[in-house]
Amino acid sequence: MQTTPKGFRLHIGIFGRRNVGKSSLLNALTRQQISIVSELAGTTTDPVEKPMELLPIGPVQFIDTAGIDDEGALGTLRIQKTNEVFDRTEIGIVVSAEAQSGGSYSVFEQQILNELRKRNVPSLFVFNKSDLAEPSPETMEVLDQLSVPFVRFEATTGQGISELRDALIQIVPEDFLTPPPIVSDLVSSGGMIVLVVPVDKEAPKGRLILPQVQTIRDILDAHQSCVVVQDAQLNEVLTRIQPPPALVVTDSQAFAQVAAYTPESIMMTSFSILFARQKGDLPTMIEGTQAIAKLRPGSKVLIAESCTHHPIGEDIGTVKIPNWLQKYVGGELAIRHVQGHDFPTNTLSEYDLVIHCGACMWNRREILSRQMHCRNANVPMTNYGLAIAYLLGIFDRALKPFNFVGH
Ligand SMILES: Nc1nc2c(ncn2[C@@H]2O[C@H](COP(=O)(O)OP(=O)(O)O)[C@@H](O)[C@H]2O)c(=O)[nH]1
Ligand SMILES: [Mg+2]
Repeated sequence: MQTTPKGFRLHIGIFGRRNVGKSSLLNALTRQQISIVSELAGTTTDPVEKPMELLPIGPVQFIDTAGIDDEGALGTLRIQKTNEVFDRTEIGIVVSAEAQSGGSYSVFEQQILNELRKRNVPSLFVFNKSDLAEPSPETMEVLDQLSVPFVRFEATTGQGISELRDALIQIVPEDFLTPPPIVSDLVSSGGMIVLVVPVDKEAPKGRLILPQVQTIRDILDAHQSCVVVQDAQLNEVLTRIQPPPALVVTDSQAFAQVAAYTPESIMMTSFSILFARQKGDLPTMIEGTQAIAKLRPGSKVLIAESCTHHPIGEDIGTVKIPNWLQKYVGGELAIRHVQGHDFPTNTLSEYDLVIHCGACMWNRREILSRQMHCRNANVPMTNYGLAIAYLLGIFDRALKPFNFVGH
């Protein structure tokens, strides 16, 4: 985490008047005492920077600032420092409190929002100290007019933290959510990749599916090379390629055979796991996968598929994964399937596990949001490829290309 260069971190500035709870909010988000909190106004002087991994957004850099309403000669210097922070802020959190003298929306909040808007920086307004006073309807109306989202929060107890994180994800700039390469960063330059693409009943007539095409394109963009084979040809191809390929990527359907054919010295994973990283937060999904071990007969599992295709034959989501799962737990599970944008956000807590498809047709924000909803509901979420690898006993091996140890 600490190795992520600062420039790649999303810079989140925390602004507001003195004593509204900016430092308390940072401490609540990081669950650490990063910034000194006190009832004395003006405790935070220089901006305090804190790098962290804010799941599921990824590496961020929080910047806690001194109050924008500071006074005196030193105060003026502190305000100057705070103003510089606007220039490196990519998301602005405006902390305010209704209980503050002058209410939640003064000339200072107005000024902060202005600075952020001038720079096209998305902002989130936090009504902190919501234990002391409710947000005023007037401020909410102003924020609505400015299209600035807001949340209630209680920094001292952390009450409202999921809503706060959720609101942050919603305003993360699109370009920050740009995913890593699909596969090309996993092998060193010159390394060859073998792609295993079974052509079965489910394969569309006369073409490859999008994740396969995107993977090939990613390899070409990186000036690497690949060989595309069906599972039946893998063995023969592996004996012919010298030096051996760096990585084998397979469709999850053929995971077991491919794992058996591919020597341990060659890394192996699946398209679906590549897309777990591409479309969402892989570490959280890896953690979610471990919940399979806790399933018992009767446990409730939600299987969510982005595409609304008609299942054909031995469909992966409706037939194969349920079968593998039930075999693994040794009994019937209560499995529900949903498709498309139909996701039971409000009843997620009923489930013991959510298994999502690779979501190759969706943008990253939507999967990150679903991960967020699951996290809020305290439900583990994994994806097809990770679940299959786990159920087939090849989880650690399939994650090795990403430098993760499974458990
Ligand atoms: N009641 C209540 N007090 C809070 C809350 N958040 C912060 N405080 C208190 O407000 C004071 C100022 O907090 P601090 O984080 O230092 O504010 P900053 O100056 O904006 O960084 C401290 O005494 C905190 O304990 C909250 O949600 N509720
Ligand atoms: Mg402070």
